[in-house]
Amino acid sequence: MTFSHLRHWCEQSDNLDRYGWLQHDGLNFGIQEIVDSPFILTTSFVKKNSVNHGGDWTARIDVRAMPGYEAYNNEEVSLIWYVALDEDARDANIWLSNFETTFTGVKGETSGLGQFSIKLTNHSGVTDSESFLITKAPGLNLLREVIVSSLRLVSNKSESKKRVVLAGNLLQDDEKNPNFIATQITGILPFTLDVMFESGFQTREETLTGHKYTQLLAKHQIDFDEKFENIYNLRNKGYDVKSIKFAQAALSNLVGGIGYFYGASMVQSSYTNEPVNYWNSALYTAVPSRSFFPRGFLWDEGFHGLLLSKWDLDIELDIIAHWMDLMNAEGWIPRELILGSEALAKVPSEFVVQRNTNANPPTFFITLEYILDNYEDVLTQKQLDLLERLYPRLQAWFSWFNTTQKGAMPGSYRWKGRDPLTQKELNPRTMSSGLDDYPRASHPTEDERHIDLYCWMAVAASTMHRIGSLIGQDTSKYETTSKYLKDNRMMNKLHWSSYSQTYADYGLHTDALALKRPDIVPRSPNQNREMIRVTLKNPEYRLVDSSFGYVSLFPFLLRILDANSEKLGMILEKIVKPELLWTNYGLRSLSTNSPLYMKRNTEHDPPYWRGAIWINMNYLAVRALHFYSNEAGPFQSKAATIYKELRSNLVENIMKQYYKSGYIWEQYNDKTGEGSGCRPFTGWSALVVNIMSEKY
Ligand code: 6A9
Repeated sequence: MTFSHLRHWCEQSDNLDRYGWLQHDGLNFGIQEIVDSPFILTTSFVKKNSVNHGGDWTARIDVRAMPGYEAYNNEEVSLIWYVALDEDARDANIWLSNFETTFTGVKGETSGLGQFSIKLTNHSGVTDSESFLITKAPGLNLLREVIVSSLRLVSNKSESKKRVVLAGNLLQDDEKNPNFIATQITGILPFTLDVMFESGFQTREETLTGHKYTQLLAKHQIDFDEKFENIYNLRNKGYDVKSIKFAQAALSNLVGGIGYFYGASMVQSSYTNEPVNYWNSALYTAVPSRSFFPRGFLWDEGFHGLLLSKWDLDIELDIIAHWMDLMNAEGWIPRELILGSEALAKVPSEFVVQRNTNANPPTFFITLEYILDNYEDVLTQKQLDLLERLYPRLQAWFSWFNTTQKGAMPGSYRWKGRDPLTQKELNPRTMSSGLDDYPRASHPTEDERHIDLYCWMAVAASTMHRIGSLIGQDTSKYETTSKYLKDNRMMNKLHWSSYSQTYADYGLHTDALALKRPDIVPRSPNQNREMIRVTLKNPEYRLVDSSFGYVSLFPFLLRILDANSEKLGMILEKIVKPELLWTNYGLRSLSTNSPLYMKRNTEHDPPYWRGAIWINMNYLAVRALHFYSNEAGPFQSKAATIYKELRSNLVENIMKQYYKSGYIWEQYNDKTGEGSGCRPFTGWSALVVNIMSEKY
């Protein structure tokens, strides 16, 4: 017998037909379906707030055969329900307690939660608590291993079947306090369990379970539908029920993926030789993907904020405040936040260490810009106070970018951290830009300049000016910088190629490059035959204008380009060309005639930002088209036409792929529209909701 299929974490490799939140409001309730054919598990929770320790909540778990698989009803299914304490939790205890239910319950006390009790009750069907496990687990990242290694095979005389059960109490004599208690519950399909968490030990007059729970959940669902329609107006816009369900699921997965992480980052500073552990910190953040990247990413989070701030502005401000708290004394914020052993267990070691010289796009400035665009006049005093407290940190953040990522030419900017010595990469990656393998100057030097960072800085400066003015600060410095960078003459001088008639990076560059396998040298030991890059022609300083794609679009994407500029017309003409960026599913990242279109970067790295359709950039594109179609200028009506088509291509394809595959994806194939990369990816791809509702 093998237990390799025991499900625990949300793993992409489990290949479930589909799973995800259908509705989740971020505060009071959520409802999720997990389809693991032939079974379907519906999990939900309802929370009742109280003053202390967050209040009570109940979770309901319903297990049944999928429609069409009714023959499986009457089969037995075992669930393992557990309570575990964080390995760092001090003065925290949990112990078994038998309440007057058929199941084992747990009581506990921790500094964060105070006293609490958790009870399991049967809501419907036949269920039995079959076995339990009490032990000390070495860490939250190893709970599955602890369970698997303690499973026992037993046989009952009256039955011929063998059964798998948990081992019971495994505490050694000298161990008093378990940190891991698990209960095996076996039920006959279909069945439903309620798990009740109650803060404190007092008994309730009325418990949040059974019929009471059913009623409250239904009420929250109705409120959710109403709030969703009030904000996004999808019914009013004529979308059908199926489309609205899709949009609700997209939003709910972003909201339901918000987590609270605690731990220390590993940081490589320019002042130390070895990476050091940062201070312990808390991070409240959404995540790009629950299965694959269940942790915070700095520039992703700014995009998430464009959706979250409309749904619940206070949640979003809280998220921004947590990220700003991670800033070091220099004004730097790590790009990836991997806090705690559970998060760490999901990350290959090469990604763990963060470098304090490297940036990531400061997208929180577009979130803040969006918040000002939508709420400037209705912010509460509390929200204004929060902005005021954030302001000094935003200043430090801006100035960290403005000094450390400055380019050699006045007014120019450069992503630091590209590797000039790599021999394996066809084009050294620019991880800091967020666009990883998108082609840049082939030979990184200090003299290069990056158009995307230039545009991020222009938005950052103008947002600093707006926020500062709102809270009564002297912002002349930001106003000047913003005007300086938004002056298209300056941008054109640094980045416009009159040869290709596109915006471009500048640097030491050649396109004459190839990956080659080194020849075998006879009888030489330890041959490393990995492919290496060969440069066939000397690079020269020039604009990197042979590639056309997302990077070339930034002055348009971030709305820096003047509505009257003829360059806007040239960009619009180019994006609609199918051999360049246009597809029926959205704009592809790199034009098909670019030298690195769909090329591998090393023999092990498939193309990533070299052709696929990404939703965050497409979101910026529809937003920009919407903007230019509302600005007086010669290209206004052209922008409006493209806006309509791009918007409907994106919405139709993302929804079609969702219903076809069960998921929203990290990217979409530019030839077929199919989802690729990881899934479910309901980080920035969930911005499809804003695209549907036209809330930019
Ligand atoms: C890989 C392997 C189980 C890459 O969405 C997060 C980031 C973006 O910020 C970035 O722009 N993604 C984009 O180019 C995903 C990065 C994941 C790296 C870690 C882990 C999974 O192991």
